[in-house]
Amino acid sequence: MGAGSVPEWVRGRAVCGAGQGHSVKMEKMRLRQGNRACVANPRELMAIVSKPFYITTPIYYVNARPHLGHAYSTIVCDAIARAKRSQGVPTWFLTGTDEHGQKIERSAALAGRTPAEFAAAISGEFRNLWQRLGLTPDDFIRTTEDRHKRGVQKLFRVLRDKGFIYKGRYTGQYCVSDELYVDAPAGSPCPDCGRPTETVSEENYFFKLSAFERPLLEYYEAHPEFIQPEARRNEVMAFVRGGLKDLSVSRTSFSWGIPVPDDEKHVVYVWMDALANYITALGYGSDAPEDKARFEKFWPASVHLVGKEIIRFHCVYWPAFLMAAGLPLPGAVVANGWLLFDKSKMSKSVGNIVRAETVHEVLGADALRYFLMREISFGHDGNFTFEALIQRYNGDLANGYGNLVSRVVNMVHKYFGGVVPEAGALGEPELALKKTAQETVAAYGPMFERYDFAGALGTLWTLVAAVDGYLTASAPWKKPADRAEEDHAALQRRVLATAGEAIRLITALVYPVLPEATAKVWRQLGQGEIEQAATSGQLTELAWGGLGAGTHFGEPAPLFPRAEKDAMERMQNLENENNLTAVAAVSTAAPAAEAAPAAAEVPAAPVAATPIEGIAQIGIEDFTKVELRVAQILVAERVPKADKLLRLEVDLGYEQRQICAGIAQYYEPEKLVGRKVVIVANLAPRKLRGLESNGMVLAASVGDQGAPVLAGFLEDVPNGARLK
Ligand code: ME8
Repeated sequence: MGAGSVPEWVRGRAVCGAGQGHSVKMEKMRLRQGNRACVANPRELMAIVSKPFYITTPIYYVNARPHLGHAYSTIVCDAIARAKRSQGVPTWFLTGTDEHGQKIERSAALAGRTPAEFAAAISGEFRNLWQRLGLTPDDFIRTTEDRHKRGVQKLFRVLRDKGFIYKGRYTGQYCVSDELYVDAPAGSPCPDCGRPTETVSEENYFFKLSAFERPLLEYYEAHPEFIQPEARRNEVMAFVRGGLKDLSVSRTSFSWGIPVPDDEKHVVYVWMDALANYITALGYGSDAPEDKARFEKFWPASVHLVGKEIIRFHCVYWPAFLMAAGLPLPGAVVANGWLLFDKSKMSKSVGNIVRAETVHEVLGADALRYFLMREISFGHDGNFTFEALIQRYNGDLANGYGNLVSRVVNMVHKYFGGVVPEAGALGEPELALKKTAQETVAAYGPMFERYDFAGALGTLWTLVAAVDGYLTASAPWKKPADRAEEDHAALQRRVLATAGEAIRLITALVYPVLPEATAKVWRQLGQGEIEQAATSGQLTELAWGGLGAGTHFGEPAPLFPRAEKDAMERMQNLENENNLTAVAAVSTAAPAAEAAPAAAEVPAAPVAATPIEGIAQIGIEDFTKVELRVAQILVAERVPKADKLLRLEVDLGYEQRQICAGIAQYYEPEKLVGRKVVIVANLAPRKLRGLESNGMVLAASVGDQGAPVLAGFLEDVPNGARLK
């Protein structure tokens, strides 16, 4: 097939969607032809006829440690994978780390480590965190692994052999932070992140992306589900309609990457390298029978779940590579919105991150999972605040589900020796609750399937509230004087059997979101191990009445102890402590104490004993909101047509960023390079003369003219060290 023509498979195999590699019809036929004897139960049949489900997270850059944003995408995938597995669908869930490229090479150099060592350390942190949070990926791929290298080189070869790759020269702008070629004049900032771009002029291999403009548009038209949500689909379509230029897919100015086969002076462009992980992890590029079988079974992926900022790579470059290679396309690329903290995207470069470990340590993994899936309307940006987290935790988990379970389990123990009583004839309130429960079961699944997790959980918590209300209204713990003993005993039996059944259904439904808590509840309900129930189909058999009379309940155990006032403070303190050690470990590998000079060691301004008129006194909590850090100036240059401004690129140890400073009349740019200054690191970005400034350099204002004198240190202080 020549470049420029519509790839054959697009015309011939227009079917896509979740796991279309296996057609249900074909499997049923196969069954009829011989496998029938092996099928023991409907669940096994389900496992055989279901389309396999393959879900992936982005593979995360190892230039900095994981934060809540990464945890968000990974947790959502984990919940989806758990739900699919419990439906008996053969499921594969992949995550991993993206370890090559200039950005990682530079971060490693700044940390004084080899890229391989640096990548291994941070990749290990991602892997450990997922383990600690109880996530269940089936595989974790590192792009520095041989299996990946082999697969990427095969993909490159295939594309080159098919005539989609040619040699040329790229002269233009490149954003190292986004690893993105930027089609704009020299000096332009990156259109995605606003950071300065660098001019690159290199011999490169090019991929004939331009040949895929029409096939891609046709594909999007024919498969409206391919890009979700709709807003992202429109964005991608507008981008492609704007015209596609060929894409440089190799680099020659650095070496931290996968060598281009037969031309090792080049390394494969990091995005081609990274995107290929979705196939190399399954076994693409390997001849081993088990790899081939896994690839056959699970490719194409059902869902690539990604953050909205990398939708273009996944919806334009990736399908074009696949079309060119003659491989089927994934069912859907689904974008999550951004988790915001202090109103901007939580990101290592802005420095406004919260770590998942912190929430895990204070409230547990389930609290984090629940908050992220309930509070954020999936696909949209959502705010993270400790206040909202604690409110949700106390309101929905501690006082809601947790309290409900504890009330019912305790009463079954108290009144019935822990054995579920016979409900007897149901009255109106029970029938109403049963109806609500059945409606909830019917509504929950489809909402979850269409990524409306907040809606699904909201509906489920309406049921939690209904059961709570039912208990309170029927008050089985209180016998009115005029009620006969017998009638009261019948009411207790009816109410506790009904409430217990409703809790069973709620627990089965919420298992993918609260795996730890539901495991405890399942045992308390006398149902055994929930993980086993999930694999045996018990969690999807949700007809009313599954909690049989005579079931022995387990011992009550606390689920979500109420978070007290100090919980927020504990989380904030953990974050503050971590900021210091993280900087030390990532940037210099120096002991934390060195990176974190105590207040007394930092040259301090004389303390005013009385407040200066016009300047309000503040408490320490206000001061700690300001993140002051040591930064080293790497680049300093004048900004054309702005005599007061200098454009600085500074190194914070864990990242580099651009800051514009109004000091041009007092400092020669060349004399500033290498100097260590103090910056306000958490100032919201702002534009100065069209340039984004991410922070503020501190200087004393001296004399009548307010001449700036830069703050600095007498001792050597590591880049990124925090002042407090
Ligand atoms: O982009 N809110 O890696 P990355 C929501 N290596 N999600 C967030 C987030 C936030 N504030 N911050 C990060 C890369 N994420 C590439 C991907 S894939 C072949 C290569 C999540 O370390 C979200 O999923 O910058 C986002 O797309 C991803 O982390 C970016 O991680």
